[in-house]
Amino acid sequence: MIRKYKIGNPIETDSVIEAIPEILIDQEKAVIPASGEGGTETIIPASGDSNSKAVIPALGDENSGWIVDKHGKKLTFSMSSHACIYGLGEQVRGINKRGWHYVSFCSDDPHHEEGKTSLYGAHNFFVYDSRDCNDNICFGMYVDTPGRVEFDMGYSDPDEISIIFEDFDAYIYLLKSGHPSGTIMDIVRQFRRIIGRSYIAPMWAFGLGQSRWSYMNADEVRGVADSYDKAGIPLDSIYLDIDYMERYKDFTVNDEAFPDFKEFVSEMSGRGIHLVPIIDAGVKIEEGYDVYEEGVKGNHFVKKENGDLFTAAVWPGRVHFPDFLKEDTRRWFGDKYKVLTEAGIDGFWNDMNEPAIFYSEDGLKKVFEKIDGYKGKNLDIDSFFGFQGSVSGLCNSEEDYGSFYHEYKGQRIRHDKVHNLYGYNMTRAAAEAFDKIAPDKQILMFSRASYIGMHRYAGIWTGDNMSWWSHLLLSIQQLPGLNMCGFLYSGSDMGGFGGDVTEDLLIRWLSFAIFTPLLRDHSAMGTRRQELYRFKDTDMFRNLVELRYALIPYLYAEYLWAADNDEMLFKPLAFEYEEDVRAKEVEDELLVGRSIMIAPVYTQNASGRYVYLPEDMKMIRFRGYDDYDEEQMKAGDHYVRAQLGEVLVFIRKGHELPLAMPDMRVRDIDTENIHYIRN
Ligand code: MIG
Repeated sequence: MIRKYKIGNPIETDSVIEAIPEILIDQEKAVIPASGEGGTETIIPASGDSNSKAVIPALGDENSGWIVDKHGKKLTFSMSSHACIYGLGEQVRGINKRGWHYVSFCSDDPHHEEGKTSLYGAHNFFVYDSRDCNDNICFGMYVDTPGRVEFDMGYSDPDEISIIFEDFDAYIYLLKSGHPSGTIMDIVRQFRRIIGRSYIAPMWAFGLGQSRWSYMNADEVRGVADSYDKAGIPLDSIYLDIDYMERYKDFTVNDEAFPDFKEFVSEMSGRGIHLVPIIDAGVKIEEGYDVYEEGVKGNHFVKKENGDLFTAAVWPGRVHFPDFLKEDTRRWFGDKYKVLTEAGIDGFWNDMNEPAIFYSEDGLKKVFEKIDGYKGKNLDIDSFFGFQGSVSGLCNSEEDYGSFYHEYKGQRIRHDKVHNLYGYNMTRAAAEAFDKIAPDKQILMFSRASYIGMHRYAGIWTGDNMSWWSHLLLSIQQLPGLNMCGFLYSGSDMGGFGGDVTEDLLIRWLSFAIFTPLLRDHSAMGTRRQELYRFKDTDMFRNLVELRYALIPYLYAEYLWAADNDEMLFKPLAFEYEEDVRAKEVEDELLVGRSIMIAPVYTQNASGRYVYLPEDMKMIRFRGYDDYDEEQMKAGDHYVRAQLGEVLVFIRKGHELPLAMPDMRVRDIDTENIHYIRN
């Protein structure tokens, strides 16, 4: 059961594609005076189901309703003491989101620490579950609004959820299950049904991808492929980061570094290696550059209030931003990918599309003026930090996001009001074009910024994490929330993007990432080289990647099944074993598809870990696809040994795990001769 409520005048986001009748929440119609200040209070029933009345008076039962606080621009809800909250997609912290506040505002922030409130995506769907508490309810909620919104999940008040809006305009969807068991998944499936089927990546995109910011030229890329082949480690793709372009200009290739690009793409694809170039949101301002000139002529770039083009700076220096919210701009920009698809490219990643802004022209001018004022002064404590902050505050500033406009569905709308739709629509532009410019190909596409709805067009990666053990755990915990919101093709930069990796971290990370659809080793400029063949124990890396390739038939089939059935590929135990009160506290084990559970090791110098089994399972301890031991295990707690290079997989009762013969490329995997491990 789904109820759709309308508050104020929401901006359409195209995230929900099913027509659902609206119930209007009339903010003006006072039902019960708000405590004291003369505002109004209205209650939306907690899970939406109570009755057909549009506005429900707040008579007594405050515990089971959402209080609409017009003046505070917020919705509040009283939580039971043990209730759990799942979802919110790409975010910091654990699987259970209770006990922190999260802000949906797509942000380019490479410091994914637990004190943060926003990452690159804005995914406003969650499930609240208090079935083992007094109030005994379980519901899903989707807050559909494209601007900034805060989810205070028991942060300000440990027993309250507050959803705080910048503009009190939104569609609120409340979802409830009629099923006594499988309740959470029933809610998730209902949600996924109304937002439409998830993007399907090609099978080769389940192969290992090697990336680096940046491989600077064709020879370096060849060298990576050669080294993988020499080490006997399977590989399917190599990523091209911003330096393949001519001075960071989208849809150009630096022909000194990559002479005869088309020939090179075909040489690599002849070897079974897909090249996956990056595309950035900003278009370099440069006379004679076709994308810039067409963009200006075609009126495709965002403008300031006075009608001048908004000028900011990113990698290429000064840029304009395409107005991806406009249909004909999407068509124009999407067609540009043809330059690369015609050269044989069949995979892309869209970056910097929050959009990330180093500085705006106007912002920079102001800072120079301000700094001028500090000249010759004695910079005391206050003025020094003011001086310092004026420069660092240039990046991704709120002021900039409030200073340019989109033309969206026939209306002029200030950017910050629709901020979370930007990366979504950039990626949509590409995906919609692919049907036209590469109709026979299945294209790999994933994005950094996203909003729910984008899951129909592409996957995501989780951005600039660090080579930290805590970020290995974070990458495990992010997957269920992403899957709930439709993002099935996803993964993190394996080994960590920033900072220096260690061999053991890379091995442990790989031992987990072999289960994630996107398996990509990526690292930043200036960090320790992170290609798998550079480390001491090549055999161990080879065994792990081979195990991944052996698992691909299982993983890809479960992935397709999840997409076709609005299911999740990665489930927390609590979603499957709903009666089990221990299961809901397990934050470091996941069900992967229908047959297996994994329990990755994510601490340094560990030779094993505690594992909680919600039911009897058969444990497989893999050292390679054809080297493993098995053990029947009883439900309950166990300490399980898992040395470096050993991967723990638990097969559920009555299930089986198919393993194929791996090969150096996904296309060569022998899927005829499958070996099954059964329980
Ligand atoms: O500000 O293109 O998240 O994966 O390597 C850095 C360079 C810009 C950020 C992406 C990262 C990529 C990097 N980009």
